[in-house]
Amino acid sequence: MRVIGTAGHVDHGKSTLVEALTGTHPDRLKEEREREMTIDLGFAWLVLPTGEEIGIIDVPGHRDFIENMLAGVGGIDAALFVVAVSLGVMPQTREHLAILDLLQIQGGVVALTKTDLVEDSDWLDLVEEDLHKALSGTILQEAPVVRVSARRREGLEQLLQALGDCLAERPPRLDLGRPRLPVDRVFSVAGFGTVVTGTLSDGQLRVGDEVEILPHGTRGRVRGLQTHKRKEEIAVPGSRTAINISGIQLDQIQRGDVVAHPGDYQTTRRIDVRFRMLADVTQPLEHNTEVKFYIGAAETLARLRLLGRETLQPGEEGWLQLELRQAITAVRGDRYILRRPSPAETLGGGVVLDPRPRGRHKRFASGVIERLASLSQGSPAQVYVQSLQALGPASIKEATKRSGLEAGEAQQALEELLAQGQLVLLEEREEALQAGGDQLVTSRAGWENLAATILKEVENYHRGNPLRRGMPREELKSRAKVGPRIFNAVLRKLVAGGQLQEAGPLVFQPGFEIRFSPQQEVSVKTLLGRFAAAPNAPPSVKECTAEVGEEIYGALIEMKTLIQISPEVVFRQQDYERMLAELKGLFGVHGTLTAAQVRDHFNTSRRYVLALLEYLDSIGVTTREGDVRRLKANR
Ligand SMILES: Nc1nc2c(ncn2[C@@H]2O[C@H](COP(=O)(O)OP(=O)(O)OP(=O)(O)O)[C@@H](O)[C@H]2O)c(=O)[nH]1
Ligand SMILES: [Mg+2]
Repeated sequence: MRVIGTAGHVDHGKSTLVEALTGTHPDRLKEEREREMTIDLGFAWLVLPTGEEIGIIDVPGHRDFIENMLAGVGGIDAALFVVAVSLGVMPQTREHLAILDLLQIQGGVVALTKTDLVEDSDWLDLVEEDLHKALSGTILQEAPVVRVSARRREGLEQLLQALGDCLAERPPRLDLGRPRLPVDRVFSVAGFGTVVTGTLSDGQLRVGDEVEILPHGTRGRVRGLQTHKRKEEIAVPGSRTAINISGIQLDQIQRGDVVAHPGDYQTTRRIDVRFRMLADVTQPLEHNTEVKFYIGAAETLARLRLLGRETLQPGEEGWLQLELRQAITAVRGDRYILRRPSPAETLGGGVVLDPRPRGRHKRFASGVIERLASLSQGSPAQVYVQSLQALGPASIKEATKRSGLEAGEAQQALEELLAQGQLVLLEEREEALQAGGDQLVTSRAGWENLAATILKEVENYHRGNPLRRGMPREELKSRAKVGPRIFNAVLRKLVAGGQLQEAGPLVFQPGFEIRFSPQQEVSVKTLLGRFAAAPNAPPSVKECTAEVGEEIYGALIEMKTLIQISPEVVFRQQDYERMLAELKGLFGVHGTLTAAQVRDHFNTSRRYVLALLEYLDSIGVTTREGDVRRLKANR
C-alpha cells in the first residue's frame, strides 16, 4: 500500500482536485467549509489505472497551517504537487516544494490546474516554464507536469496515469517487522472508544496486538483496524490505517504520538543530525538557537548545538545536535524539518544520524564530525539487511551474493545483525546440512510474517474444525505457500519455541482440546453409557455413528476415548487396555490360547474376539499358529 500527499499554495485547487479524483471532498471541518480553505489534514483514496489502491492526504496550503501540513506529509510515498495556472508559482509553492525536497519524498507528479481559467496557451506555456525553473534542482525536477481542470474534469485520466507510472517505479514499502504509526488524528467513536489514524510504516499491525503509545509508554490493545474505511485483520506498511485501541483514553494520546509494539522503539530527547539550510532563509543560523523540530507527525521545541561551526549560512549544510523539549520517537535515517518560531519560517531539515547519542558533544572536538560523517554513509549491515529484505528467506550464501559485500565484510555484518536480532536463522547448522546447504536466514520481519501466517492457519483450522485434534501437516504446508524447506524450518522453530505442537501427522495449538457443545455432550454421554453397560460387547462402529454422527465419532477416536480395531469393532480405550492385560495374564497361564478360550474368558461373542485377536496379530502383539495364538516373545 502507498500514500500520496497534496502540496501547494493556498487556494490553488488541491482539495477540489482530490474531490474530482476520488469523489470525496477532503475538507471535514465546519470551519473549513465556511472559510473555503483547508485547515487540517484531509483523507481520501482511489484505485489507480494499474489497479493499485492508494491513500491520499490533502494538506492545507495556507502558511498559518504549515504545521498541519508537516504532520501529514512525513509518511507519503509521492507528492501531488498542485499549481494553479491562473496564479502561478507563489510563496507556499516554493515552501512546500522545499519541504518535500528536505524530506526526500522520492516521487511526484505536478498538476498544473485550473486550466479552464486561462484561454491563452502562450500564458500556459509561460507559467509552465516558470514552474520548471522552481522545480529545477529539487526532488521534483524530473516530475511530469500534467495540465488539468478539476472543474471541467479535464486531464484527470492523464494525471492518474502519471501517478501510476511514478509509483510503479518506486519499490514497495519495506517491512522491517517493527511497525510504527505516527498518529495524525485522534477521535472517539461511540461504542468503540479511542481511534487514531496515521500512515503505517516499517511493519504490520494485527487485530489483537498489544501496543505501546510513545513517548509516554501507555499500553493498549488493537481492537480493530481499518484501511480506507474497510475492516482489516492486518494493516500493512504504507497504508492509511485507523486503529481502534482498547485500554487508552482519548486524552492519553495525541497527534505526534507513535503507536508501536512494546519495546520496539525507544524515545529520545537528544539527537544528532545532518542539516541542510534552505537558500532563501532570511538570517544565518547561530549556535544555541531555539527552533521548532518536526518529525513524523510530531513537533517539539528544540535547542540546537551547531557542531564545528559558529554559524551556518543560508544554503549551507552542517552537523547539529538537538536537545528536544519533549521526547520523540526516531530511528537513524528518519527525516525531519526545522522552523524558526518567530518570525515563522522554514529553516531547513535533513536526516537523523544518531537518535540516541551518548552525551552532549564538545562542539569543536575532533572525532565528533568524523563519526557523524561515517554514520551518514550507510553501514555494511544496512546494505546486508536491505538486500535480504528484497530477497526473502535465503541461504547465507545467496544473501551474501545479493548484498554485493565482500566476504569478510558480509560475515561481520551477518554476525552483527544476528546478535541484534535484526536477522533470524531459520535452521540449525546440522539441519541445514541435511537440507543440503548452508543455513537459511531471513529478516526479522520475514520470520515474523512466516510465523504469523502459519499460526493463523492453525488457528483458523481449529476454529473451523473444533472436533479435530489438529491440522494435518500436509494441509498446513500447502496453505503456507512456501517451499518445503522453508516450511519445515519455520514449523520446527515454532514447535521448538512452544508456539505449536506436533503429534504424528497433526499440528495444533498448545493446550488445544476438543470441546463438545452441551448438546453434543449429551449424545456422547448416552453412547459412552452403552459402552459402560457392555464393555466387552459394545455397540458396533455403525451403531456409534448412528448414535452421535461421523464427526463426533471421529473426535472420540482422535481423543483416544475409543479405539477402533476393525471396520466393525470399537472398544473404549480403557476396556481395550484391560482386555489386553487380562489376555497377557491368560497367555502366562496357558502358553497358547484358542479363540473359544478367549471368548469364554470375556464372556462375549466370537465377532469381538476374532476382531481383537486379528488386531493384536496385526500390531505384532500375538502371532497365529494354526488354531491357536501365542504371545510374541518380546511382548
Ligand atoms: N475554475 C476553476 N476553479 C477551481 C478549480 N479547482 C479549484 N477551483 C476553485 O479554487 C478555489 C480553491 O480551491 P481549493 O480546492 O479549496 O484549494 P486548496 O488548494 O485546497 O486550498 P487550501 O486547502 O486552502 O490550501 C475554490 O473556489 C475552487 O472552486 C478548477 O479546476 N477550475
Ligand atoms: Mg484544500
